Amino acid sequence: MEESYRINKKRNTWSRLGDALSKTRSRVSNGIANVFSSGRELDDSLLDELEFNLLSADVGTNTAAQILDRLRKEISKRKLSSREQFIGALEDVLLDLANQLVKPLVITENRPFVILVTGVNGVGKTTTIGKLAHRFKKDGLSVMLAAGDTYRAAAIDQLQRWGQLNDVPVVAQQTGADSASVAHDAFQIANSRSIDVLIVDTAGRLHSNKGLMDELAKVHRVIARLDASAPHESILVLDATIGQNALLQVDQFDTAVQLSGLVLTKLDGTAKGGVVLALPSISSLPLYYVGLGESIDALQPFDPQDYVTGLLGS
Ligand SMILES: Nc1nc2c(ncn2[C@@H]2O[C@H](COP(=O)(O)OP(=O)(O)OP(=O)(O)O)[C@@H](O)[C@H]2O)c(=O)[nH]1
Ligand SMILES: [Mg+2]
Repeated sequence: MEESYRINKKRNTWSRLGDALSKTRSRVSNGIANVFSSGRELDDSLLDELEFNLLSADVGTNTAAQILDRLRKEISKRKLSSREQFIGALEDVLLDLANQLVKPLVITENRPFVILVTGVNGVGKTTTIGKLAHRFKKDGLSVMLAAGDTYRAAAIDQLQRWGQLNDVPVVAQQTGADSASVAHDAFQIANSRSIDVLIVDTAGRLHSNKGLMDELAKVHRVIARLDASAPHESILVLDATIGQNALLQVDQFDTAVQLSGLVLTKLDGTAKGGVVLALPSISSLPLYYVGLGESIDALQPFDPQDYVTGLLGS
């Protein structure tokens, strides 16, 4: 543990994730620096301040309490006293949580490999699909996109722009068409063209809107009827800028479309990046990717060490 902390201290450049976390870090690690100023002892009031710092980065009350509980045990068990020892122990506790979220998104042998992408309005679904298409193409896979957001003409245009940018085909119908029918057609076309990966966009919807959630469940059912193993991934996109509120969305989307993983967007520029640490407390879903900007390459597999280093500073 102390070894890994020393290695991080030597690091003089930030990972892209670490860079994106600068605002969150300013809440957590500047807070820790203040806590340790003027040679204070590792006592309860100091730990209370740390808890406050974690809460201000939107780690959430339950997770912050859990972190503090584990830290207190480490402090008494190993008689920690110095700042370095304390930060080393904190890093270990945070890494333990972050590691629970790691699982790579693997495109298995199924063809077409279908990825259904859902989430509330404006979280970054369509942008994430454009970025995923870019990644998969770089891996040598053929990709097709399905414009399942049929609510707005602009949504279809937006997906088509991502299709052009990636040079991948987009299956779309007119605005107002049945989203499940778009998914159905896209599957048949992808199948006939031996496409490797089909990514299905959907309209943003509030998790509390039963009618719209039923409609989403129908999209899922239609895909499963074409291939019982599909969708092979069902991804919920969450927006980091709303912090803890994002967690409320997971259950209802899971009920509608049996989620297999998460993507957390907009980690760049938010001070609420601590929300990542709360994810293991609400589900066992992996965090496949994090969104770190608007550009096509600003999507990375979640790296727990980069995340924790980004949070604590070097
Ligand atoms: N900074 C930042 N912006 C992002 C990220 N991901 C998406 N965005 C921006 O968020 C806005 C909404 O993105 P969309 O992809 O249209 O979101 P959506 O979920 O498809 O939205 P609806 O279809 O309207 O529900 C756009 O301006 C994106 O550029 C990210 O990781 N970081
Ligand atoms: Mg969209």
